[in-house]
Amino acid sequence: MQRALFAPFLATACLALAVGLSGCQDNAPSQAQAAVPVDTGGSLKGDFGPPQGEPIQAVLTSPPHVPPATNRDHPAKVIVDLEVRELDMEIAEGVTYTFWTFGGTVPGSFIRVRQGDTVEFRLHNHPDSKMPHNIDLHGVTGPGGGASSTFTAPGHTSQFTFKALNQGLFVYHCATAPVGMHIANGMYGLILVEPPEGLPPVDKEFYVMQGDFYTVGKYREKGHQGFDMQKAIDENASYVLFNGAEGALVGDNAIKANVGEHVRLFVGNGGPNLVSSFHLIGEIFDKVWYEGGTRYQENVQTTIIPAGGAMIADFHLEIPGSYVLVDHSIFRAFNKGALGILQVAGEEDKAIYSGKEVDSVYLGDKAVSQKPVREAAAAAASGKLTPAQQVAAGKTLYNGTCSVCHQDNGQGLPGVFPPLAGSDWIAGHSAEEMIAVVLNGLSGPVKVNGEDYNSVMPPMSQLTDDEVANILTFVRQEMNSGASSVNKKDVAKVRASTPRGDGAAH
Ligand code: HEC
Ligand SMILES: [Cu+2]
Repeated sequence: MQRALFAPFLATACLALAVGLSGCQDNAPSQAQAAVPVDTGGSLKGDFGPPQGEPIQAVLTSPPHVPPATNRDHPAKVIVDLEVRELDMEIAEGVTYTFWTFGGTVPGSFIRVRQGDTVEFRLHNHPDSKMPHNIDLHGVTGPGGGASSTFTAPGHTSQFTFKALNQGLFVYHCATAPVGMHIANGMYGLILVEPPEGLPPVDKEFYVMQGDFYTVGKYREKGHQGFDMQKAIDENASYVLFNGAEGALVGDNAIKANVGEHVRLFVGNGGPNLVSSFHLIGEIFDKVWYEGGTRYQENVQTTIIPAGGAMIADFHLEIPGSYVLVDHSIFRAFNKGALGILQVAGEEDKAIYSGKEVDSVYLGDKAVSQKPVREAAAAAASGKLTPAQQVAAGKTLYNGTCSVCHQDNGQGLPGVFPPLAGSDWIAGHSAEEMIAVVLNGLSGPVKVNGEDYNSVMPPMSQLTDDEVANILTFVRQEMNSGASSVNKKDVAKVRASTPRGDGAAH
Protein backbone atom coordinates (compact mmCIF):
# COMPACT_ATOMS: atom_id res chain seq x y z
CA MET A 1 0.00 0.00 0.00
CA GLN A 2 2.99 2.26 0.40
CA ARG A 3 4.55 1.23 -2.86
CA ALA A 4 3.33 4.05 -5.07
CA LEU A 5 4.97 6.65 -2.88
CA PHE A 6 8.37 5.03 -2.49
CA ALA A 7 10.17 6.37 -5.55
CA PRO A 8 9.75 10.13 -4.96
CA PHE A 9 10.42 9.71 -1.27
CA LEU A 10 13.67 7.86 -1.82
CA ALA A 11 14.83 10.58 -4.16
CA THR A 12 14.22 13.17 -1.44
CA ALA A 13 15.98 11.05 1.17
CA CYS A 14 18.95 10.79 -1.19
CA LEU A 15 19.11 14.55 -1.56
CA ALA A 16 19.05 15.08 2.17
CA LEU A 17 21.69 12.46 2.78
CA ALA A 18 23.86 13.75 -0.02
CA VAL A 19 24.67 16.82 2.05
CA GLY A 20 26.81 14.83 4.44
CA LEU A 21 27.34 11.52 2.67
CA SER A 22 28.55 10.29 -0.64
CA GLY A 23 27.53 7.24 -2.63
CA CYS A 24 23.75 7.60 -2.41
CA GLN A 25 22.58 5.76 -5.51
CA ASP A 26 19.06 6.05 -6.79
CA ASN A 27 19.06 2.62 -8.34
CA ALA A 28 20.25 0.74 -5.24
CA PRO A 29 18.07 1.59 -2.26
CA SER A 30 19.39 -0.05 0.90
CA GLN A 31 17.14 -2.13 3.18
CA ALA A 32 17.12 0.68 5.69
CA GLN A 33 15.91 3.17 3.11
CA ALA A 34 13.18 0.82 1.90
CA ALA A 35 11.85 0.61 5.46
CA VAL A 36 11.65 4.38 5.93
CA PRO A 37 7.98 5.27 6.36
CA VAL A 38 6.03 7.36 3.94
CA ASP A 39 3.84 10.15 5.22
CA THR A 40 0.15 9.61 4.42
CA GLY A 41 -0.75 13.16 5.31
CA GLY A 42 -3.15 12.06 8.08
CA SER A 43 -6.57 13.70 8.35
CA LEU A 44 -5.38 16.78 6.41
CA LYS A 45 -5.12 14.70 3.23
CA GLY A 46 -8.05 12.39 3.99
CA ASP A 47 -10.79 14.53 2.51
CA PHE A 48 -11.28 13.44 -1.10
CA GLY A 49 -14.23 15.76 -1.66
CA PRO A 50 -17.99 15.24 -1.54
CA PRO A 51 -19.45 11.73 -1.76
CA GLN A 52 -20.11 10.47 -5.28
CA GLY A 53 -22.88 8.23 -6.62
CA GLU A 54 -25.85 6.71 -4.82
CA PRO A 55 -25.60 6.15 -1.04
CA ILE A 56 -24.35 2.67 -0.16
CA GLN A 57 -25.75 0.53 2.65
CA ALA A 58 -22.74 -0.81 4.61
CA VAL A 59 -22.39 -4.59 4.81
CA LEU A 60 -22.03 -5.45 8.50
CA THR A 61 -20.69 -8.84 9.58
CA SER A 62 -20.69 -10.81 12.81
CA PRO A 63 -17.36 -12.12 14.15
CA PRO A 64 -15.25 -13.90 12.94
CA HIS A 65 -16.41 -12.66 9.51
CA VAL A 66 -15.19 -9.53 7.75
CA PRO A 67 -17.12 -7.55 5.11
CA PRO A 68 -15.72 -7.59 1.56
CA ALA A 69 -13.28 -4.88 0.48
CA THR A 70 -15.01 -1.68 -0.65
CA ASN A 71 -13.24 -1.88 -4.04
CA ARG A 72 -13.92 1.77 -4.74
CA ASP A 73 -11.74 4.51 -6.23
CA HIS A 74 -13.95 7.39 -5.08
CA PRO A 75 -15.54 8.62 -1.85
CA ALA A 76 -19.14 7.57 -1.24
CA LYS A 77 -21.91 8.16 1.26
CA VAL A 78 -22.16 4.99 3.35
CA ILE A 79 -25.11 4.26 5.60
CA VAL A 80 -24.53 2.17 8.73
CA ASP A 81 -27.49 0.76 10.68
CA LEU A 82 -26.34 -0.75 13.96
CA GLU A 83 -28.75 -2.13 16.54
CA VAL A 84 -28.00 -2.45 20.25
CA ARG A 85 -29.38 -5.61 21.89
CA GLU A 86 -29.08 -6.76 25.50
CA LEU A 87 -28.94 -10.54 25.36
CA ASP A 88 -28.42 -13.51 27.67
CA MET A 89 -25.77 -15.66 26.00
CA GLU A 90 -23.24 -18.29 26.95
CA ILE A 91 -19.90 -16.97 28.22
CA ALA A 92 -18.59 -20.50 28.89
CA GLU A 93 -20.09 -24.00 28.84
CA GLY A 94 -23.05 -23.95 31.20
CA VAL A 95 -22.48 -20.31 32.19
CA THR A 96 -24.69 -17.48 30.93
CA TYR A 97 -24.17 -13.73 31.12
CA THR A 98 -26.25 -10.72 30.10
CA PHE A 99 -24.20 -9.16 27.31
CA TRP A 100 -24.89 -5.69 25.94
CA THR A 101 -24.12 -5.85 22.24
CA PHE A 102 -23.74 -3.86 19.06
CA GLY A 103 -25.55 -6.00 16.50
CA GLY A 104 -26.29 -9.01 18.74
CA THR A 105 -22.73 -10.28 19.06
CA VAL A 106 -19.59 -9.69 21.13
CA PRO A 107 -17.61 -8.07 19.64
CA GLY A 108 -20.12 -5.99 17.66
CA SER A 109 -20.62 -6.01 13.90
CA PHE A 110 -17.54 -5.27 11.77
CA ILE A 111 -17.87 -2.05 9.76
CA ARG A 112 -15.76 -1.42 6.64
CA VAL A 113 -15.52 1.89 4.80
CA ARG A 114 -12.94 3.73 2.67
CA GLN A 115 -10.92 6.78 3.69
CA GLY A 116 -12.77 9.91 2.56
CA ASP A 117 -16.22 8.26 2.84
CA THR A 118 -19.08 10.17 4.44
CA VAL A 119 -20.70 7.84 6.95
CA GLU A 120 -24.32 8.32 7.98
CA PHE A 121 -24.48 6.43 11.25
CA ARG A 122 -27.79 5.28 12.71
CA LEU A 123 -27.76 3.73 16.16
CA HIS A 124 -30.92 1.81 17.08
CA ASN A 125 -31.55 0.72 20.67
CA HIS A 126 -33.93 -2.25 20.70
CA PRO A 127 -37.19 -1.71 22.63
CA ASP A 128 -36.39 -4.65 24.93
CA SER A 129 -33.24 -2.92 26.20
CA LYS A 130 -33.20 -1.76 29.78
CA MET A 131 -30.38 0.75 29.38
CA PRO A 132 -29.64 3.76 27.21
CA HIS A 133 -26.51 3.38 25.05
CA ASN A 134 -24.39 5.41 22.65
CA ILE A 135 -21.29 4.90 20.48
CA ASP A 136 -17.80 6.40 20.39
CA LEU A 137 -15.97 5.41 17.20
CA HIS A 138 -12.22 5.94 17.41
CA GLY A 139 -12.21 6.57 13.65
CA VAL A 140 -14.36 9.70 14.02
CA THR A 141 -12.85 13.19 14.05
CA GLY A 142 -14.95 15.24 16.48
CA PRO A 143 -15.50 15.49 20.26
CA GLY A 144 -16.62 12.23 21.82
CA GLY A 145 -16.25 10.33 18.55
CA GLY A 146 -20.02 10.40 18.13
CA ALA A 147 -20.89 9.64 21.74
CA SER A 148 -22.80 12.82 22.54
CA SER A 149 -24.74 12.67 19.25
CA THR A 150 -25.89 9.11 19.77
CA PHE A 151 -27.23 8.83 23.34
CA THR A 152 -30.17 6.57 22.65
CA ALA A 153 -32.94 5.41 25.00
CA PRO A 154 -34.52 1.95 24.58
CA GLY A 155 -36.79 1.89 21.53
CA HIS A 156 -35.16 4.97 20.00
CA THR A 157 -32.79 5.72 17.10
CA SER A 158 -30.06 8.38 16.85
CA GLN A 159 -28.24 9.53 13.76
CA PHE A 160 -25.08 11.49 13.03
CA THR A 161 -22.75 11.84 10.05
CA PHE A 162 -18.96 11.95 9.90
CA LYS A 163 -16.27 11.95 7.25
CA ALA A 164 -13.65 9.19 7.73
CA LEU A 165 -10.54 11.35 7.42
CA ASN A 166 -7.94 8.93 8.82
CA GLN A 167 -7.28 5.47 7.45
CA GLY A 168 -6.72 2.64 9.95
CA LEU A 169 -8.36 -0.06 12.04
CA PHE A 170 -10.35 1.54 14.85
CA VAL A 171 -12.21 0.36 17.93
CA TYR A 172 -15.72 1.56 18.61
CA HIS A 173 -17.42 1.22 21.99
CA CYS A 174 -20.31 2.41 24.10
CA ALA A 175 -19.50 5.46 26.22
CA THR A 176 -22.62 5.69 28.37
CA ALA A 177 -22.04 5.97 32.12
CA PRO A 178 -20.86 3.89 33.83
CA VAL A 179 -18.62 3.54 30.78
CA GLY A 180 -16.52 0.71 32.21
CA MET A 181 -19.61 -1.39 32.84
CA HIS A 182 -20.97 -0.93 29.30
CA ILE A 183 -17.62 -1.97 27.84
CA ALA A 184 -17.20 -4.86 30.29
CA ASN A 185 -20.59 -6.14 29.14
CA GLY A 186 -19.31 -6.47 25.58
CA MET A 187 -20.07 -3.11 23.94
CA TYR A 188 -17.20 -2.80 21.47
CA GLY A 189 -16.28 -3.68 17.92
CA LEU A 190 -14.09 -2.63 14.98
CA ILE A 191 -14.41 -0.23 12.08
CA LEU A 192 -11.86 -0.47 9.26
CA VAL A 193 -11.20 2.67 7.28
CA GLU A 194 -9.40 1.34 4.21
CA PRO A 195 -6.60 3.37 2.64
CA PRO A 196 -7.74 4.77 -0.72
CA GLU A 197 -5.85 2.09 -2.65
CA GLY A 198 -7.24 -0.69 -0.38
CA LEU A 199 -5.27 -3.23 1.64
CA PRO A 200 -3.07 -5.77 -0.18
CA PRO A 201 -5.30 -8.68 -1.26
CA VAL A 202 -5.25 -11.91 0.81
CA ASP A 203 -7.13 -15.22 0.62
CA LYS A 204 -8.95 -15.06 3.96
CA GLU A 205 -9.74 -12.36 6.50
CA PHE A 206 -10.99 -12.92 10.06
CA TYR A 207 -12.29 -10.70 12.85
CA VAL A 208 -11.16 -11.42 16.41
CA MET A 209 -11.52 -9.22 19.45
CA GLN A 210 -10.33 -9.70 22.98
CA GLY A 211 -12.20 -8.57 26.08
CA ASP A 212 -12.02 -9.08 29.84
CA PHE A 213 -15.11 -10.02 31.85
CA TYR A 214 -15.97 -9.80 35.54
CA THR A 215 -18.49 -12.25 36.98
CA VAL A 216 -19.72 -12.69 40.54
CA GLY A 217 -18.90 -16.41 40.36
CA LYS A 218 -15.44 -17.66 39.56
CA TYR A 219 -14.22 -18.84 36.15
CA ARG A 220 -16.55 -21.57 34.80
CA GLU A 221 -18.88 -21.46 37.83
CA LYS A 222 -22.14 -22.70 36.33
CA GLY A 223 -25.48 -20.94 36.00
CA HIS A 224 -26.27 -17.29 35.26
CA GLN A 225 -23.53 -14.93 36.38
CA GLY A 226 -23.94 -11.25 37.08
CA PHE A 227 -21.42 -8.43 36.51
CA ASP A 228 -19.07 -7.80 39.46
CA MET A 229 -18.23 -4.09 39.68
CA GLN A 230 -15.60 -4.49 42.40
CA LYS A 231 -13.68 -7.14 40.44
CA ALA A 232 -13.78 -4.80 37.42
CA ILE A 233 -12.42 -1.91 39.49
CA ASP A 234 -9.71 -4.20 40.85
CA GLU A 235 -8.95 -5.36 37.27
CA ASN A 236 -9.32 -8.92 38.50
CA ALA A 237 -10.85 -10.59 35.44
CA SER A 238 -12.84 -13.81 35.78
CA TYR A 239 -12.62 -14.34 32.03
CA VAL A 240 -10.37 -13.05 29.27
CA LEU A 241 -11.96 -14.03 25.97
CA PHE A 242 -11.74 -13.86 22.22
CA ASN A 243 -15.09 -13.08 20.59
CA GLY A 244 -17.11 -12.99 23.76
CA ALA A 245 -17.22 -16.61 24.88
CA GLU A 246 -14.88 -19.35 25.93
CA GLY A 247 -14.90 -21.67 22.92
CA ALA A 248 -16.07 -18.98 20.46
CA LEU A 249 -13.10 -19.97 18.26
CA VAL A 250 -12.64 -23.61 19.29
CA GLY A 251 -13.86 -26.99 17.96
CA ASP A 252 -16.57 -26.48 15.34
CA ASN A 253 -16.18 -22.71 15.75
CA ALA A 254 -12.45 -22.68 14.94
CA ILE A 255 -11.51 -20.37 12.07
CA LYS A 256 -10.40 -22.37 9.05
CA ALA A 257 -7.88 -21.91 6.24
CA ASN A 258 -5.68 -23.97 3.91
CA VAL A 259 -2.00 -24.50 3.37
CA GLY A 260 -0.76 -22.07 0.74
CA GLU A 261 -3.17 -19.31 1.71
CA HIS A 262 -2.42 -15.78 2.86
CA VAL A 263 -4.46 -15.02 5.97
CA ARG A 264 -5.25 -11.69 7.58
CA LEU A 265 -6.46 -11.16 11.13
CA PHE A 266 -8.14 -7.94 12.20
CA VAL A 267 -7.70 -8.06 15.96
CA GLY A 268 -9.07 -5.56 18.44
CA ASN A 269 -8.97 -5.30 22.19
CA GLY A 270 -12.11 -3.95 23.84
CA GLY A 271 -10.63 -4.18 27.33
CA PRO A 272 -12.05 -2.62 29.48
CA ASN A 273 -8.85 -3.13 31.48
CA LEU A 274 -6.29 -5.53 30.09
CA VAL A 275 -3.63 -5.07 27.42
CA SER A 276 -3.28 -8.09 25.13
CA SER A 277 0.01 -9.81 24.30
CA PHE A 278 -1.46 -11.35 21.17
CA HIS A 279 0.29 -14.44 19.84
CA LEU A 280 -0.46 -17.22 17.38
CA ILE A 281 1.27 -20.42 18.52
CA GLY A 282 3.18 -22.00 15.64
CA GLU A 283 3.04 -19.04 13.24
CA ILE A 284 5.03 -15.89 12.75
CA PHE A 285 3.22 -12.79 11.55
CA ASP A 286 4.81 -11.75 8.25
CA LYS A 287 3.41 -8.25 8.76
CA VAL A 288 1.79 -6.46 11.66
CA TRP A 289 0.14 -3.09 11.19
CA TYR A 290 0.70 -2.34 14.86
CA GLU A 291 -1.85 -0.24 16.72
CA GLY A 292 -4.03 -0.46 13.61
CA GLY A 293 -2.01 2.31 11.94
CA THR A 294 -0.40 2.70 8.55
CA ARG A 295 3.09 1.32 9.16
CA TYR A 296 3.80 -2.36 9.36
CA GLN A 297 6.43 -4.25 11.28
CA GLU A 298 7.65 -7.55 9.79
CA ASN A 299 8.37 -11.02 11.23
CA VAL A 300 6.61 -10.57 14.55
CA GLN A 301 6.01 -13.25 17.25
CA THR A 302 3.82 -11.41 19.77
CA THR A 303 2.22 -8.01 19.41
CA ILE A 304 0.77 -5.72 22.05
CA ILE A 305 -2.80 -4.59 21.58
CA PRO A 306 -3.80 -1.85 24.02
CA ALA A 307 -7.27 -1.71 25.54
CA GLY A 308 -9.22 0.36 23.04
CA GLY A 309 -6.73 -0.48 20.27
CA ALA A 310 -6.35 -2.85 17.34
CA MET A 311 -3.88 -4.33 14.87
CA ILE A 312 -3.81 -6.12 11.53
CA ALA A 313 -1.64 -9.22 11.03
CA ASP A 314 -0.86 -10.96 7.72
CA PHE A 315 0.80 -14.35 7.41
CA HIS A 316 1.20 -17.25 5.00
CA LEU A 317 0.35 -20.86 5.85
CA GLU A 318 2.88 -23.60 5.11
CA ILE A 319 1.93 -26.47 7.44
CA PRO A 320 -1.48 -28.01 8.28
CA GLY A 321 -2.69 -28.41 11.86
CA SER A 322 -4.06 -26.44 14.79
CA TYR A 323 -2.65 -22.99 15.41
CA VAL A 324 -3.63 -21.49 18.71
CA LEU A 325 -4.47 -17.82 19.26
CA VAL A 326 -3.62 -16.77 22.79
CA ASP A 327 -3.04 -13.80 24.99
CA HIS A 328 0.52 -14.75 25.93
CA SER A 329 -0.10 -13.43 29.44
CA ILE A 330 -0.58 -17.14 29.60
CA PHE A 331 -2.74 -17.75 32.67
CA ARG A 332 -5.38 -15.83 30.74
CA ALA A 333 -5.19 -18.45 27.98
CA PHE A 334 -5.30 -21.57 30.12
CA ASN A 335 -7.28 -20.36 33.15
CA LYS A 336 -9.46 -17.53 31.88
CA GLY A 337 -10.39 -18.59 28.35
CA ALA A 338 -8.22 -16.41 26.07
CA LEU A 339 -7.67 -19.11 23.50
CA GLY A 340 -8.87 -19.77 19.95
CA ILE A 341 -7.92 -22.09 17.11
CA LEU A 342 -7.02 -21.56 13.49
CA GLN A 343 -7.51 -24.95 11.83
CA VAL A 344 -5.35 -25.33 8.74
CA ALA A 345 -6.00 -28.11 6.19
CA GLY A 346 -3.62 -29.28 3.50
CA GLU A 347 -0.51 -31.25 2.68
CA GLU A 348 2.30 -31.81 5.16
CA ASP A 349 5.72 -30.45 4.30
CA LYS A 350 8.22 -32.49 6.31
CA ALA A 351 11.10 -30.33 5.16
CA ILE A 352 9.60 -27.43 7.12
CA TYR A 353 7.97 -29.28 10.02
CA SER A 354 8.24 -32.94 10.93
CA GLY A 355 4.70 -33.42 12.24
CA LYS A 356 3.16 -35.03 15.38
CA GLU A 357 0.28 -33.15 16.94
CA VAL A 358 0.64 -32.37 20.61
CA ASP A 359 -2.64 -30.53 21.11
CA SER A 360 -4.20 -32.89 23.59
CA VAL A 361 -1.46 -32.49 26.15
CA TYR A 362 -0.68 -28.84 25.47
CA LEU A 363 -4.20 -27.52 25.33
CA GLY A 364 -6.08 -29.99 27.49
CA ASP A 365 -9.83 -29.48 27.49
CA LYS A 366 -9.44 -26.09 25.78
CA ALA A 367 -9.02 -27.51 22.29
CA VAL A 368 -12.29 -29.43 22.21
CA SER A 369 -15.91 -28.43 22.40
CA GLN A 370 -17.34 -29.11 25.84
CA LYS A 371 -20.88 -30.03 24.88
CA PRO A 372 -21.21 -32.74 27.58
CA VAL A 373 -20.22 -30.15 30.19
CA ARG A 374 -22.96 -27.81 29.03
CA GLU A 375 -25.53 -30.62 29.01
CA ALA A 376 -24.59 -31.60 32.55
CA ALA A 377 -24.82 -27.98 33.69
CA ALA A 378 -28.27 -27.58 32.14
CA ALA A 379 -29.44 -30.83 33.74
CA ALA A 380 -28.04 -29.78 37.12
CA ALA A 381 -29.87 -26.44 36.86
CA SER A 382 -33.18 -28.24 36.38
CA GLY A 383 -32.39 -30.71 39.16
CA LYS A 384 -32.23 -33.70 36.80
CA LEU A 385 -28.50 -34.44 36.61
CA THR A 386 -27.87 -38.15 36.04
CA PRO A 387 -24.65 -40.01 36.84
CA ALA A 388 -24.34 -40.77 33.08
CA GLN A 389 -24.30 -37.03 32.33
CA GLN A 390 -21.77 -36.50 35.08
CA VAL A 391 -19.58 -39.23 33.62
CA ALA A 392 -19.74 -37.66 30.14
CA ALA A 393 -18.92 -34.18 31.46
CA GLY A 394 -16.24 -35.58 33.77
CA LYS A 395 -14.58 -37.40 30.90
CA THR A 396 -14.27 -34.16 28.92
CA LEU A 397 -12.83 -32.34 31.93
CA TYR A 398 -10.51 -35.22 32.84
CA ASN A 399 -8.80 -34.80 29.48
CA GLY A 400 -6.10 -32.24 29.92
CA THR A 401 -6.77 -31.72 33.63
CA CYS A 402 -5.81 -35.12 35.05
CA SER A 403 -4.73 -36.91 31.87
CA VAL A 404 -1.56 -34.84 31.67
CA CYS A 405 -0.18 -36.95 34.53
CA HIS A 406 -2.48 -39.95 35.01
CA GLN A 407 -2.64 -40.49 31.20
CA ASP A 408 -5.57 -40.71 28.80
CA ASN A 409 -7.07 -43.94 30.10
CA GLY A 410 -6.01 -43.52 33.72
CA GLN A 411 -3.28 -46.12 33.31
CA GLY A 412 -0.63 -43.81 34.88
CA LEU A 413 3.12 -43.94 34.24
CA PRO A 414 4.93 -46.69 36.18
CA GLY A 415 6.94 -45.27 39.07
CA VAL A 416 5.94 -41.68 38.27
CA PHE A 417 2.17 -41.21 38.20
CA PRO A 418 -0.04 -43.83 39.88
CA PRO A 419 -2.93 -45.34 37.91
CA LEU A 420 -6.46 -44.09 38.48
CA ALA A 421 -8.06 -46.92 36.50
CA GLY A 422 -8.59 -50.03 38.64
CA SER A 423 -6.74 -48.35 41.54
CA ASP A 424 -6.77 -50.19 44.87
CA TRP A 425 -6.06 -46.84 46.52
CA ILE A 426 -9.43 -45.61 45.25
CA ALA A 427 -11.13 -48.85 46.30
CA GLY A 428 -9.74 -48.38 49.81
CA HIS A 429 -10.61 -44.71 50.28
CA SER A 430 -13.85 -42.72 50.58
CA ALA A 431 -15.23 -40.23 48.07
CA GLU A 432 -14.39 -37.46 50.57
CA GLU A 433 -10.75 -38.55 50.66
CA MET A 434 -10.60 -38.47 46.86
CA ILE A 435 -12.12 -34.99 46.82
CA ALA A 436 -9.49 -33.89 49.32
CA VAL A 437 -6.70 -35.24 47.07
CA VAL A 438 -7.98 -33.18 44.14
CA LEU A 439 -8.53 -29.98 46.15
CA ASN A 440 -5.45 -30.17 48.37
CA GLY A 441 -3.03 -32.34 46.42
CA LEU A 442 -1.14 -35.36 47.71
CA SER A 443 2.49 -35.94 48.61
CA GLY A 444 4.60 -38.51 50.40
CA PRO A 445 4.70 -42.27 49.96
CA VAL A 446 1.60 -44.02 48.58
CA LYS A 447 1.20 -47.60 47.34
CA VAL A 448 -1.09 -48.18 44.37
CA ASN A 449 -1.64 -51.69 42.98
CA GLY A 450 1.52 -52.93 44.68
CA GLU A 451 3.75 -50.19 43.30
CA ASP A 452 5.33 -47.48 45.50
CA TYR A 453 5.02 -43.80 44.61
CA ASN A 454 6.60 -40.93 46.50
CA SER A 455 5.91 -37.82 44.54
CA VAL A 456 3.75 -34.71 44.58
CA MET A 457 0.33 -34.08 43.09
CA PRO A 458 -0.34 -30.31 43.12
CA PRO A 459 -3.65 -29.03 44.52
CA MET A 460 -6.22 -28.50 41.78
CA SER A 461 -8.49 -26.20 43.77
CA GLN A 462 -9.00 -23.89 40.79
CA LEU A 463 -11.59 -26.44 39.61
CA THR A 464 -15.17 -25.56 40.55
CA ASP A 465 -17.25 -27.83 42.80
CA ASP A 466 -19.21 -29.31 39.92
CA GLU A 467 -16.08 -29.87 37.85
CA VAL A 468 -14.52 -31.88 40.67
CA ALA A 469 -17.78 -33.78 41.21
CA ASN A 470 -18.05 -34.68 37.54
CA ILE A 471 -14.40 -35.66 37.14
CA LEU A 472 -14.51 -37.91 40.20
CA THR A 473 -17.81 -39.47 39.16
CA PHE A 474 -16.14 -40.34 35.85
CA VAL A 475 -13.00 -41.71 37.54
CA ARG A 476 -14.99 -43.72 40.08
CA GLN A 477 -17.69 -45.13 37.80
CA GLU A 478 -15.88 -45.49 34.50
CA MET A 479 -12.34 -46.29 35.62
CA ASN A 480 -13.12 -48.14 38.83
CA SER A 481 -16.18 -50.23 38.00
CA GLY A 482 -19.10 -48.58 39.62
CA ALA A 483 -18.08 -46.78 42.81
CA SER A 484 -20.72 -44.23 43.90
CA SER A 485 -21.07 -40.89 42.12
CA VAL A 486 -19.94 -37.64 43.72
CA ASN A 487 -22.09 -34.52 43.92
CA LYS A 488 -21.06 -30.90 44.14
CA LYS A 489 -22.37 -30.48 47.69
CA ASP A 490 -19.87 -33.11 48.87
CA VAL A 491 -17.12 -31.12 47.17
CA ALA A 492 -18.28 -27.84 48.70
CA LYS A 493 -18.26 -29.47 52.16
CA VAL A 494 -14.69 -30.73 51.81
CA ARG A 495 -13.57 -27.40 50.35
CA ALA A 496 -15.11 -25.47 53.25
CA SER A 497 -13.57 -27.75 55.85
CA THR A 498 -10.00 -27.41 54.56
CA PRO A 499 -8.32 -24.02 54.79
CA ARG A 500 -6.59 -23.06 51.53
CA GLY A 501 -2.86 -22.77 51.85
CA ASP A 502 -0.99 -19.61 50.88
CA GLY A 503 -0.93 -19.20 47.13
CA ALA A 504 -3.62 -21.79 46.45
CA ALA A 505 -6.68 -20.93 44.37
CA HIS A 506 -9.76 -20.43 46.54
C1 HEC B 1 0.79 -32.84 37.80
C2 HEC B 1 0.48 -34.24 37.80
C3 HEC B 1 -0.88 -34.68 38.33
C4 HEC B 1 -2.11 -34.21 37.96
C5 HEC B 1 -2.42 -33.11 36.94
C6 HEC B 1 -3.06 -34.97 38.70
N1 HEC B 1 -2.44 -35.85 39.51
FE1 HEC B 1 -3.33 -37.17 40.78
N2 HEC B 1 -1.52 -37.80 41.40
C7 HEC B 1 -0.32 -37.36 40.94
C8 HEC B 1 0.75 -37.98 41.70
C9 HEC B 1 2.22 -37.75 41.48
C10 HEC B 1 0.14 -38.79 42.65
C11 HEC B 1 0.85 -39.59 43.72
C12 HEC B 1 1.25 -38.62 44.83
C13 HEC B 1 2.23 -39.23 45.83
O1 HEC B 1 3.14 -39.91 45.41
O2 HEC B 1 2.04 -38.97 47.02
C14 HEC B 1 -1.29 -38.68 42.42
C15 HEC B 1 -2.27 -39.39 43.12
C16 HEC B 1 -3.61 -39.36 42.88
C17 HEC B 1 -4.61 -40.19 43.54
C18 HEC B 1 -4.37 -41.25 44.58
C19 HEC B 1 -3.61 -42.43 44.02
C20 HEC B 1 -4.31 -43.21 42.94
O3 HEC B 1 -3.69 -43.37 41.87
O4 HEC B 1 -5.44 -43.65 43.10
C21 HEC B 1 -5.81 -39.84 43.02
C22 HEC B 1 -7.19 -40.41 43.38
C23 HEC B 1 -5.59 -38.80 42.05
N3 HEC B 1 -4.24 -38.53 41.99
C24 HEC B 1 -6.58 -38.19 41.30
C25 HEC B 1 -6.34 -37.15 40.40
C26 HEC B 1 -7.40 -36.49 39.66
C27 HEC B 1 -8.87 -36.83 39.72
C28 HEC B 1 -6.80 -35.52 38.90
C29 HEC B 1 -7.46 -34.48 38.01
C30 HEC B 1 -8.40 -33.61 38.65
C31 HEC B 1 -5.38 -35.60 39.17
N4 HEC B 1 -5.14 -36.60 40.07
C32 HEC B 1 -4.45 -34.77 38.57
C33 HEC B 1 -0.11 -36.45 39.92
C34 HEC B 1 -1.11 -35.72 39.30
CU1 LIG C 1 -23.96 0.91 26.37
